[in-house]
Amino acid sequence: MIKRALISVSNKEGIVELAKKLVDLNIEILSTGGTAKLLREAKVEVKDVSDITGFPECLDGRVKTLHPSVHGGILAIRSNNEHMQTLENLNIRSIDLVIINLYPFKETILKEGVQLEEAIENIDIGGPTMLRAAAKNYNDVTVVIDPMDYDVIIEEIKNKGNTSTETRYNLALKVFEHTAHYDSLIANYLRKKSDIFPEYLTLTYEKVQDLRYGENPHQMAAFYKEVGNNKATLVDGIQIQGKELSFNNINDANGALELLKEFEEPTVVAVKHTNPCGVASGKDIDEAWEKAYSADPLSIFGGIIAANRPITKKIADSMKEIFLEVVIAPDFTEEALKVFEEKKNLRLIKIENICSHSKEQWQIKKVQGGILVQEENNTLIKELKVVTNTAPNEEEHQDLVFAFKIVKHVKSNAIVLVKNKQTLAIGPGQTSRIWALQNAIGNSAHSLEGSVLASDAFFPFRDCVDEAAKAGVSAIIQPGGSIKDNTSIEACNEHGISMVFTGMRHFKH
Ligand code: 93A
Repeated sequence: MIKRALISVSNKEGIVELAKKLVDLNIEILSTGGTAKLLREAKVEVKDVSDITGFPECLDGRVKTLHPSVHGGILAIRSNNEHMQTLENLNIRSIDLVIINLYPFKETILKEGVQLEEAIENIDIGGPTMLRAAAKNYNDVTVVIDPMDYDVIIEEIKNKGNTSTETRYNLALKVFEHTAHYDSLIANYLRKKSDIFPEYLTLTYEKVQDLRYGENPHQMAAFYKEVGNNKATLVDGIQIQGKELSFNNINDANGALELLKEFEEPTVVAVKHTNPCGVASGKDIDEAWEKAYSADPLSIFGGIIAANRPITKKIADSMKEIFLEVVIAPDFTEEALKVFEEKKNLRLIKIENICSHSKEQWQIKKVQGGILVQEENNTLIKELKVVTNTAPNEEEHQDLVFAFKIVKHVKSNAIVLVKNKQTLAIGPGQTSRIWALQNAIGNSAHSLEGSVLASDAFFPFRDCVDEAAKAGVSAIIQPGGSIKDNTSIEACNEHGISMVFTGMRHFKH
């Protein structure tokens, strides 16, 4: 039976209504300073916590509820005679329902220009202590942190005089998740930006939405957003039209956005299963789209497009003819949107600051029993060094760098062939480098004469150079660093191909 409730809330929304309902159910209410004041003003009968502790709230409210009269009342096991006898001896009364929400630490640190002192003052101590005590004793105590749960518990108390064990268990779980998250926020805030790997990695992510399913329909899935990250992410974008984004959409779109960030000039990238399938820059975005599309008109089917300039009517007219999953851009012209109206299911996402080059700090990958954490791969080239008798000309040089930017975002082993800032062939995710090259060449719809080639890692043998020469490749960019570099360099010199080393490898798995 629930006879006594303690209410102490920062976010006071809905609390008067809730307290009134509790009083109607003959539940006595204890409350802290501000909460008690509000309830009294609303003519709800409450008792001050200071009355039961015998101590006034002190130290600017830092000590309000930290007292055995409160914690004994919460933590005593009701079925344990000794516990109950102790409460009686100490003149402590049980508290059966605890309703709390904490000092707004997150909201405080997200405010512009907030000072450390203000953040520190917003670290709640008494609230989490009571929450954790009540959650530990969920067998006997109901604990509510989320105003969304107010109605549920009122209904249950109305019907049975108490909440069900299952409800109390779920509420307790919610509390421990909440307090863990709350403490992570504090730890991360105090750590600030640091290049040192933390001893205990505290992850502060909040669920944004449940997804219909995961990579496959039988897998549950949800999307979580990093707290305090205001970079140009997909979730900050505005969905203008189309079906809800799926797990695979978000994953692919992320790949498209990461790749797009490599470019300043008007550029369009098409991504399929997280690998780019067509990338091109142009004098304007119309030209970039035409080139990206014609790079591989087959793979783009069901793909995801990201552009770094507003989508025009001309592009929309062309896109309308094919099946695409998502189009992301900083904007869409009115006429373009009109055209897209005919494609109701096509998801259009507007991310205004898509061109901003904000970089992530860490990359996280889940593995069995843990996570791998590494710095983001935020650099492209260490030093460009010509290693062959001939050097690439200006146009080849530009295409080489363009191709290297792309190959960095293709699953390893990766090969990319480019001409005139347009991908002509992409070979992703092979277990052997020569297969990646052969796949790229074999699947290309273009003549590769005069194209340039980028490889994400060094050539272990000369076979890739020989194969590239057969296809008509004129210049190669690769990290270098193999003990057999010389054989590839010799092969290039034999074929009259120029080659540059970047000194930087870009595996992506
Ligand atoms: O400063 S505290 O860490 N010390 C406490 O003893 C304490 N007890 C409750 N903060 C404490 N609280 C928090 O006060 C609650 O978690 C709640 O957020 C807030 C409600 O204060 P008031 O009722 O005075 O508005």
